[in-house]
Amino acid sequence: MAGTRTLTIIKPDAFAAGKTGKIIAHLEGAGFKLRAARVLHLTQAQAEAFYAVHRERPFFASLTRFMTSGTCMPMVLERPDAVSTLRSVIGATDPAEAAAGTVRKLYAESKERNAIHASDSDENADREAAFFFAEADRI
Ligand code: FUP
Repeated sequence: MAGTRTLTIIKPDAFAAGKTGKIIAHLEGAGFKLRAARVLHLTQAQAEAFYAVHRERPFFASLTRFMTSGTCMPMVLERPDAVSTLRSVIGATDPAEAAAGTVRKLYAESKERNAIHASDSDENADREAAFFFAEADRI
């Protein structure tokens, strides 16, 4: 059965633009409950560790520079079928390709400055939640 938790990050572009409240309201409107949240500024080492899977990709340096450029907000979200539901709620990586009404279509600036992250599997949701939150904050 698909899991009930996923990890999201409101990225520095959306946080700096004051879109945090609107995005959280959008996620709650899609049935997600907030289970954990932090407000933080990633270090270069943290951003590189979080996106380690993309280390060999041409956009890695630019992506980690962007993710360390300002405050972001990781959150653990809960609802049935959390991972696939959140992926459809946020939309395609590139807002130009994202469906109408998705978070990225509404709030993202570009494929890189795309407002929000969402885990892409239950395994990665567990790993990414553990990256930002202590076990006691995830239960
Ligand atoms: P997504 O799962 O939609 O967040 O997208 P990916 O895991 O493929 O990529 C992770 C992040 O890398 C994206 F959110 C934005 C960035 N990225 C780029 O900047 N350029 C690309 O061509 C692809 C991804």
